[in-house]
Amino acid sequence: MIEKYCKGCGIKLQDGNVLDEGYTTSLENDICQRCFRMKNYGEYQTVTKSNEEYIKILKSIQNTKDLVLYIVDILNLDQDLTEIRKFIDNKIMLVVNKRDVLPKSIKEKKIIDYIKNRTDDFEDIVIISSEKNYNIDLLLNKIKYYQITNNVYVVGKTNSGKSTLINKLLKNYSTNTQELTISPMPSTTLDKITIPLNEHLTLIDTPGLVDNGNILNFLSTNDLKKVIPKKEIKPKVYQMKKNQCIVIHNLIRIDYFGESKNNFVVYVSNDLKVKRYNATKCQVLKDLNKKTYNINHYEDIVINGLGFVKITDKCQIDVYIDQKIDVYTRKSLI
Ligand SMILES: Nc1nc2c(ncn2[C@@H]2O[C@H](COP(=O)(O)OP(=O)(O)OP(=O)(O)O)[C@@H](O)[C@H]2O)c(=O)[nH]1
Ligand SMILES: [Mg+2]
Repeated sequence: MIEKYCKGCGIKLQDGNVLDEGYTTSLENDICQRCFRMKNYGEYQTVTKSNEEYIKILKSIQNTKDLVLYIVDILNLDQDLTEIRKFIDNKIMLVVNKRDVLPKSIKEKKIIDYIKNRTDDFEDIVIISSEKNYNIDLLLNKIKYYQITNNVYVVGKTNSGKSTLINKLLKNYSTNTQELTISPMPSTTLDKITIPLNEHLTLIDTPGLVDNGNILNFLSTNDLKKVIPKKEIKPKVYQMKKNQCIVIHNLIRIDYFGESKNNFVVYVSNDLKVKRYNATKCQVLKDLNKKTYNINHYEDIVINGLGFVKITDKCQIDVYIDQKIDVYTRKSLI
């Protein structure tokens, strides 16, 4: 019998066991039941994946000359910019996705320079929005320019928008009507999927690298919907005084102890409530893990998967958050 793979997520189709991955009622179908439910009913069924598969795929790319598109979420830039070089030395183009969630006023050159100051690992850097079809023409032209073989791999962390980008490229430039499954949950794509765009270009979608410290792994479906920005983020500005704190939704609390006034600008989804309290009286979220950070002039405190807070002046802050979520500081991105 011929083996058949799901056209939505790449998993091998089977009609034997409804509880196993890749189940479909009939092998005549092109997609598995999980993809069918996500596409038609928005019913999400999470799959917990290990990173072994991802690393195996990256290692297989290493043996080729194929161009790699490394997709990163603009809200989640820093930590992994050079990580990919541990696995492959192919030509890599960095594709910064979800431009639409940051304010239009932000200069893209600033973001590109910020990345270039950290690494010279990439052939090129492109800022796009797959969802809003922004800079997709530019990206395709660059792919054509840098590609060596027909195959171009699309890799990156889970949820960065790899499948959304491929769907957009298919829709814009191909007669191929295949549509990959996309979802706000991590680990939507389960295996490698080869998708011919035209006779000169074949895109290969991959399952994302699971990012264990991302806040999205720890949220209810309801909170997930609020945390993922759907529109351009409207930054919220707070002039902080000594002993004040801000609380973002029920997720994170930041206490400020500096002697003089300081500006905190919060870049998170507009659907999240941000409140300011007197830190000495307020008990909210104090049961979470506390960590103290020394902030320098113009630095961001980044909460993996949530967004960031830009802080103007040097100071010390206490952050209360679930211990499993990565929090780090960086030079201000914008
Ligand atoms: N705002 C915004 N959201 C996007 C954009 N591109 C993708 N998304 C959203 O990001 C989420 C993840 O998209 P996917 O395409 O499934 O991401 P993926 O990288 O293929 O994820 P895995 O298959 O799990 O590795 C979905 O909710 C998309 O709607 C974009 O340009 N802007
Ligand atoms: Mg995907």
